[in-house]
Amino acid sequence: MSFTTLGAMRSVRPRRTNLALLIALAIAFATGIGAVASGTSSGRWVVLTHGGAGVAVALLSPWKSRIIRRGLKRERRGRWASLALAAIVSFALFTGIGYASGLIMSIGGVPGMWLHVASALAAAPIIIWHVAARPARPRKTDMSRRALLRTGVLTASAAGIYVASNAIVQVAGLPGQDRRFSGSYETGSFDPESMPNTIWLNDKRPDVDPDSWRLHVVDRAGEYELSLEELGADQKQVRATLDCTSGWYATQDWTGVPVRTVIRSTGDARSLRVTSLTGYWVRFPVADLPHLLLATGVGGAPLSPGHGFPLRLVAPGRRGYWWIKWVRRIELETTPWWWQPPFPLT
Ligand SMILES: Nc1nc2c(c(=O)[nH]1)N[C@H]1C(S)=C(S)[C@@H](COP(=O)(O)O)O[C@H]1N2
Ligand SMILES: [Mo]
Repeated sequence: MSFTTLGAMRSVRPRRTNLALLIALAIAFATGIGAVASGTSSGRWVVLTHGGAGVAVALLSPWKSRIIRRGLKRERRGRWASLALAAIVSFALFTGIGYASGLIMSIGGVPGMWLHVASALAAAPIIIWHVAARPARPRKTDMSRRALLRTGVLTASAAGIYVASNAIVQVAGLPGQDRRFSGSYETGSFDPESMPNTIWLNDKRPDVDPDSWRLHVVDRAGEYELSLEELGADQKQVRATLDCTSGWYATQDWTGVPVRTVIRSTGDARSLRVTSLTGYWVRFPVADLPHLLLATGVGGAPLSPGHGFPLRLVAPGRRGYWWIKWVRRIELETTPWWWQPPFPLT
């Protein structure tokens, strides 16, 4: 960046800084949600854009803090909420960088990724309020050559700094160098006992009596039940990676029955709904059927209660929250797979 561009940046009007910051935050938020949803490496660009947007937010912060300092001189209503917002966004940035580099993996025992997501979710409604309370209307001149040039400089700097900081993580051998494309760290691969027991939100591990437990199958040929013993016949092994959105992943050898072999007919079904004994459920597109495994074992041993005994779903290429534990029922439906909350609600 030349001195003239720096000079030009110094004279940026507050309204434009605010607008740029809002756009960077919106991109960070959208790609953050995208990163949580993506389970295959084709989602890598979402995670990369997320990192770049985070750097852009950081780059804009010196300009923004000048605006904040000026604003504080005026006694305006809601200034404490605005300051809280600045603190929350800074915290989200701090925990994001901490987790990505591996330098700060947890604070007070709480996983850094969890704090990152929680602070982003807390910031979102305050940002909406803040924009409504201090509106900045776009103007025609926002599309001027100069404004576009600045946007270009900001975008290129953010991308450059992001790439450079990833290189530093590699060269310095920081823990972050071993992350998966999703940003997760390997924990307990081929050692199910040291793999974390994770709950999406507030689900509870049920006590299951294996003798009376049955899998309810509803396909296009009707409804029937399978006992654990019946599921024990004709087992297959699948090596698959469970990648939790709380920031860890593990590869295991899972044993069980392919969903395909218990579904007798798909007919006109468009989705498969998989439900846990706890009520937790997810809907898969029927195109996923050939990949899904109903696992009774992992690493050569039966599932532990925490990992979903007696039966859990293995959904290769999907993030951990699709891997339903304590499966009770699988049901083919004509409902499209996307007809469900974007994320499970329990
Ligand atoms: N019934 C049920 N299944 C669930 C969850 C849950 O809360 N309830 N959490 C999911 C999430 S978020 C993850 S990452 C994996 C974790 O599996 P594990 O505890 O065996 O490691 O289970 C998934 N299956
Ligand atoms: Mo998870």
